[in-house]
Order: sequence, then C-alpha cells, then structure tokens
Amino acid sequence: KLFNVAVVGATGAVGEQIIGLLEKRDFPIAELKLLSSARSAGTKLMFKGKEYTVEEATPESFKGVEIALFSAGGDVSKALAPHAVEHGAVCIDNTNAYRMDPDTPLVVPEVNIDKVNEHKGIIANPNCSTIQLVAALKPLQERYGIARIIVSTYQAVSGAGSRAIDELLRQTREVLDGNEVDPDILPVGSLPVKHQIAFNAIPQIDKFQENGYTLEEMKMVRETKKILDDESIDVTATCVRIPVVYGHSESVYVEFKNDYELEDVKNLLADAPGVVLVDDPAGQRYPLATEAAGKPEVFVGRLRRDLGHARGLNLWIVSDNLLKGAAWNAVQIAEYIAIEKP
Ligand code: 11C
Repeated sequence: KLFNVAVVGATGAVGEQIIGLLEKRDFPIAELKLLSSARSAGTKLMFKGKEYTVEEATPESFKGVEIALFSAGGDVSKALAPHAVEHGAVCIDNTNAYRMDPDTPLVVPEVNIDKVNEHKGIIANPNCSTIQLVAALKPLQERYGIARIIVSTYQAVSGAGSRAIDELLRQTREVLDGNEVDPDILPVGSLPVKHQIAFNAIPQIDKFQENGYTLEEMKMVRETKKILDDESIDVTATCVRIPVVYGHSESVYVEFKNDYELEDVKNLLADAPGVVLVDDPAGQRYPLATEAAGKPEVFVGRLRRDLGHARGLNLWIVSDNLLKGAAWNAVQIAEYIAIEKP
C-alpha cells in the first residue's frame, strides 16, 4: 500500500532531513505534500528528482493525508495536528506539544515501539537529547534496573534550528577576523538577552522554569521516565550548548538497582539495536560528534565503573540530533505504521 504523506515544517532543519530520509528509504508514498508557515510557502524543494512547491499549512491541507510528520514548532502542532487527525491522518509530532499528554505515546522504536498501537491520532517523537539517552540505557534497564541518572549534555547548535547554525558560523568568522560579535539567536531567540556561542559554552537551552531548571533539562527528566516507563527513576540534567554544528554528546552517570559486570554491560550495548559501542581507551577510540554526524545510530563509549558507588556506571553517549534525535526516529515510527505494524 502507498500512503499520502505530509511533511509540516518542510523547509526547517529537521524537515529537510525527514524529506531526505523518505527519499533514501523509498518510503511508500502515493502523494507527498510539503507544508510550512506562510513565510516559507513558495519554496521549491526536490524529491526523487521532481520539484515540489512548499504550501502554507492550513487545517484544509490535511484532506486525504494519511501520515503527517510535524516539525514546525509546538504552536503549529497544537493548532494543526488536531485537524490532521480529524481528516484521518496519523500524526508523528516532533515537538514538545503532546509529549507528556497521557493519551499520546512517546516513542523511541528501539525502546517501546509497541506503544504506537495505543495512539489516538498523535504519536510524539521525544526530544533529541532524551532519545539517545534512553536508546542506550534501555538494554541496561532491562537487565539491571535503573535507580538514578545524572546527565550533562554538550548540545549542537543545529538543535536550535538552521538560523542557529548560521549564527555559529558567522560568529566564528567574526571572532577570527577580530570583529565584534553580535549574538542574535542563542540561547533562546524569543528572549531579550543573547550570548556568544562561538568559542563558548552556554549552560542554558530553552527557557528557565520556576524550579531553576531549563525546559530542555525538564524535558529530559520527564520524557526519560515516561519512555522507560518508570516514574521512580531519579533523573537530573544539566543541558549545555556548545559550538558544534551536528551531534549531541552526553556525559551520563547511571546507578543500577542490581550489581553489574562491566564486560556484560559492554556485551549488552554491543548487541543493542541502533546502538554502536565505541570503547577502546588504549586506541583512543570513543564516540565523537564529528563521527556520529550523518549517521542514524547512537554511539556509546568511555564505559567505567564509578569510583564511589559499585552499582554506578559512567558513560559517554553521542548521536546526530537531527537524525536519531529527530528525523530518523520519526521516519522509523512512520515505517512501522506503514510497513511493519501488525
Ligand atoms: C535543542 N533539544 O537541542 C533541542 C531541540 O523539543 O524537540 C529540540 C526541541 C524539541 O535545542
């Protein structure tokens, strides 16, 4: 069977990757609609050698659409996903709009693909930094149980969209040329205070919440518990933007409920779906953003037992935030719906 597919946010950093993956994976498409805000409507995009004109997304755009992939921001998803559902589409939403809604499955295929079958029209794609964390920890949770996770992130600017990529490149040139830097986008485009990202590390991703954590940090806390299906796991996160274009890196401390052997952990990760173990200190081999960029897997390394806690493990997790962290996870869900679902 072929499906009528809509991509909402087609001109954005994630939308571009989704379109590329639909083409590369030869997704069974009958008709493809590329949708965006009014501002980007009219943009021409190529798909399988054919030119498409991006149209403004409206409630009526979804007539006849069977699968809609949203990545145009939470407000757009809130405004339009219900219309897409009314028209009979299954929505795979890449924003924060529905992730914590109890009726919406929050899905990482390697972890909980079965949840897709419980959807009521919308399936949420988790935040990029959460996806790579849970994909790596799931096989360890199954074997040992997880009591606690402490994660610090080193996140690429592409997570904040293509304008943030331009900003990093522009600022880098400005600094190297000895010119003044005039930050415009980061840490949060809609807030008045901006910080230089070139040659810097900004410990703020998204807006601060009342509890002193940022929204990005609270997404990691809440989404991790929901996806791993265990509210009792203690999760704490510090999210930092660094001057990298593609690939989020994470320093993770995980405390298991049961004793573990390091060799067994390595074997579990080496066999885990979608995970690549890169852990060879003698050869100076460990996951790097530069090597993860453009690849669909989650890379794990620097495995070592905590010095103070026998059931504590430290590790380093890296993945391409636009691929497994966004577009690839969404297309995997779409493939399950279109091709594999019983
Ligand atoms: C970042 N994690 O790196 C964010 C981007 O909720 O899907 C993804 C935001 C989201 O800035």
